[in-house]
Amino acid sequence: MRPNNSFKDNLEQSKPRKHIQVMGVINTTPDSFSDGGQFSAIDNAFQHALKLIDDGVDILDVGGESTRPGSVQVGLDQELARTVPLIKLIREVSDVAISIDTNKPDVMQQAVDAGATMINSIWALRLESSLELAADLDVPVCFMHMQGTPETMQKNPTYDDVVNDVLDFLKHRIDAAINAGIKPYNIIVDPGFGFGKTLQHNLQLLQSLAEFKSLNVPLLVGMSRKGMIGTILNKPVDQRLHGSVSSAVIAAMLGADIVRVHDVPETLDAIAMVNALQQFD
Ligand code: PT1
Repeated sequence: MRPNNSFKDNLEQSKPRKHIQVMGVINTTPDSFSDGGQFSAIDNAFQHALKLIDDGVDILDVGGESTRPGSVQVGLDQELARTVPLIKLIREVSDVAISIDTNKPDVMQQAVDAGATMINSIWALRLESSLELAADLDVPVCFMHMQGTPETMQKNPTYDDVVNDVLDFLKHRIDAAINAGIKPYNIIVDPGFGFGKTLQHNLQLLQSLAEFKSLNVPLLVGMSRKGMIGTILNKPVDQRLHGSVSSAVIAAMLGADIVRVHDVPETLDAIAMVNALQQFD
């Protein structure tokens, strides 16, 4: 018997619509479940990646250095060891888009050589020579706003006007990117929720998210499990699922093109609702 696919058929017949992408975070840092060794950390990360691919994730974000508030930087060798073999393993089994979350040009280069298809830079490629390298690698790059460094950024963040200041910063980075030869269609921007921002700053940015569409490049937003959600809900990081999914939906409704999340199947369902709604644009 022919399965009743009428809802699916209706969707497939409708005009092409914007598809908001879900980027799933792959943690590569050894955690309490592994024995602390590099091999088991990579294996855990690989199993997690396979699960997210099966869930239908659009992009995997692989990073070898924590950028949470208070975190310190790791060395080049360690960052390479945590990311490059993992990207190779994923690329052997899947053509999923892979983003490399790094600040280091050597990691960008080796990650792209291993099969990464995008660079995610919380430093907006401000490190020496990384703009030129990214132009050379010719892959999409996300330029994120951050005030300060991950180690100290939450000490006393201050702005004249957070929305204008972040917009201005991103405009300047777009100009610098184009001057360095990065193709306009390879540029993505991100206001950087939680990176040198108080709860009030984060909420002002979220309220004004639609203004970032004036930059005319895709917009990436990451609020998943962050302190801003914890403060609003007064809940620890393992109880922020609903706050995180809600935040992703709010961002998508306000114009985000990519949402960076931990809870992939839940967010895919939520974003599918937004995608369906936008066919009536
Ligand atoms: C992000 C992001 C990222 N966030 C992009 N890359 C992290 N493009 C790592 C907290 O307040 O938003 N965009 N890469 C994770 N960083 C944080 C920052 C994690 C703040 C937690 C907090 O809790």
